[in-house]
Amino acid sequence: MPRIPPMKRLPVIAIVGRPNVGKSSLLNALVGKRISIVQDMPGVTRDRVTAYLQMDDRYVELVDTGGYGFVDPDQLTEHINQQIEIAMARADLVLFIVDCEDGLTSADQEIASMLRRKGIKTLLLANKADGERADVALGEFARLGLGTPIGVSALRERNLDQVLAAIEKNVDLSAAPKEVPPPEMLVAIVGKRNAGKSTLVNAIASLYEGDPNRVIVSEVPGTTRDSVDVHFEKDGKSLVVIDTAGVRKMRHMVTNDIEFYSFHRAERSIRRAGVVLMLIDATIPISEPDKKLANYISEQFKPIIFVINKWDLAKEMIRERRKAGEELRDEDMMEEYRTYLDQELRHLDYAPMAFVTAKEGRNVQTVVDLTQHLFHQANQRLSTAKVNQAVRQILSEKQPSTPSGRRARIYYATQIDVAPPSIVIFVNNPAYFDPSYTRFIVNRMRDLLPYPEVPIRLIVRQREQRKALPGGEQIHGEAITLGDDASGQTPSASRPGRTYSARKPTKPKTGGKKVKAAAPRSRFSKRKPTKTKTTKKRGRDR
Ligand SMILES: Nc1nc2c(ncn2[C@@H]2O[C@H](COP(=O)(O)OP(=O)(O)OP(=O)(O)O)[C@@H](O)[C@H]2O)c(=O)[nH]1
Ligand SMILES: [Mg+2]
Repeated sequence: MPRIPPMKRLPVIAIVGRPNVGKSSLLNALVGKRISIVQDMPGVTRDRVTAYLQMDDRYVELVDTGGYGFVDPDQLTEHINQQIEIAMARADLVLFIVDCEDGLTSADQEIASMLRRKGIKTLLLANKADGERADVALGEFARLGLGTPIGVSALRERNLDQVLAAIEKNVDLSAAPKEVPPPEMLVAIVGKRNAGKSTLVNAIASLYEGDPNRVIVSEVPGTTRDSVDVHFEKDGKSLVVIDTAGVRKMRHMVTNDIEFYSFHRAERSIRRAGVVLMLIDATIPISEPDKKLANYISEQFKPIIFVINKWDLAKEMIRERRKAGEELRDEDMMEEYRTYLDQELRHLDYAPMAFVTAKEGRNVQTVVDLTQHLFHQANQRLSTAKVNQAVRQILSEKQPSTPSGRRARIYYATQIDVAPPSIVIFVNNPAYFDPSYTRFIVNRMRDLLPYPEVPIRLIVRQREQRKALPGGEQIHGEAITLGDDASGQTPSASRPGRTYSARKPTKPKTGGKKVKAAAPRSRFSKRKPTKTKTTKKRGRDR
């Protein structure tokens, strides 16, 4: 893949103001997308939410912030204020938003004096300037000593041109980038509330962006509400991690508007992502929300890494439960946890696990490396010859049970897409390929093709003989035929009807041909690589 040169620094413009004056609406109106959650109640935005804004031929970064001075019922006021201060300190220009409906308030005066004191370049915008009070209010705001306010309406998109012109006048855009390449990889970080998602995001932002307080971390469950995109650069590549709102049982969610909305944003983040890091708090048991989330990720065919967090605390807990004097090695504890998680989330046993202490940044670098590794794995494209070779191999091991006298045939297999790697097999009758057999094919493909740790999408398609394939390709050579005897079965390694399982490793017949080994397993692979590719699966019918 071509190397993208490091991104030029974008001029940063922070949007600051009291709660509920319309900061998020203004960001959305300027950018024209729904980046920030907008709700008619104060205190919804807590973190810094960023978006790129195109100004003629240059790009700037807009930063939405929480409401300054908001008394947060979850005791997060200080955290929110700290985020606002960081946003202001990093900004080239602050858009200070006041509200014409409320008129001038003492909180506005406080913010204004802080901005003046810190000598931060500020543009005063009076939002909701579409009501009767607007003219009076505009006069009041002039008293803040930050120049004449621009009356705007985020909702009706009034005077936004003036805002853009004022930004251009106040920010030197000559060095700003003319394009912002789309990020190479998006990584969603999801999990239950309080699992440490934001802590992990901070550890990553600290490693790559020198911003250890990028998002708010607190022991209050439900701290993160918006999905927050955090951009960072690694080896000259632009990457994004998405912090998301923690999930909990659905029945709690419907009662709370913000949480419900946040949850849908978390789901959307999964759909956007190239790789999903599912954070698990190792100190508490796996429960329904974990399973639901894992299922959703798997339905979306997203590569997943189970990031087992708070490993520092978990180890202590395990040790406390043991008898004094009993020696416990780190690896043993990890193995124990692996077995536990395997049991809880059976269908995802191919997904790697990583053990981290996000709070101390332990193993975080390795998680980022592993994420890139999975991303590349899911994006590989294979030659048709290679896919067909694997399919032949799989068929030689086991055939589907078909109604007596019928023959199941696979004519041809080909890869039609990456991320997820999608393989179509053209067959005489898809009904002969029941779910247990297609599962078997997928699992064996994971062994035989270089996709050991990512989901594979298998599409079984009927093909009439002599019909051209999509893309104008014609089938050449012999069709792969299954079932040579009357019952549709040939002798094979696994008995008909039994799902391929490695608990009792079977020795599939390879017909004397050597099976090409799949890509090397990462060091966090749950399954230990063993000598033969066919015995490495851990016991489990998949
Ligand atoms: N001991 C320990 N504590 C951790 C670790 N990671 C996170 N924590 C703590 O766990 C709490 C929750 O962390 P957050 O990062 O806010 O969790 P979150 O998943 O973002 O939570 P929500 O946004 O509420 O869903 C905080 O008090 C963190 O300091 C860890 O590796 N070890
Ligand atoms: Mg969080």
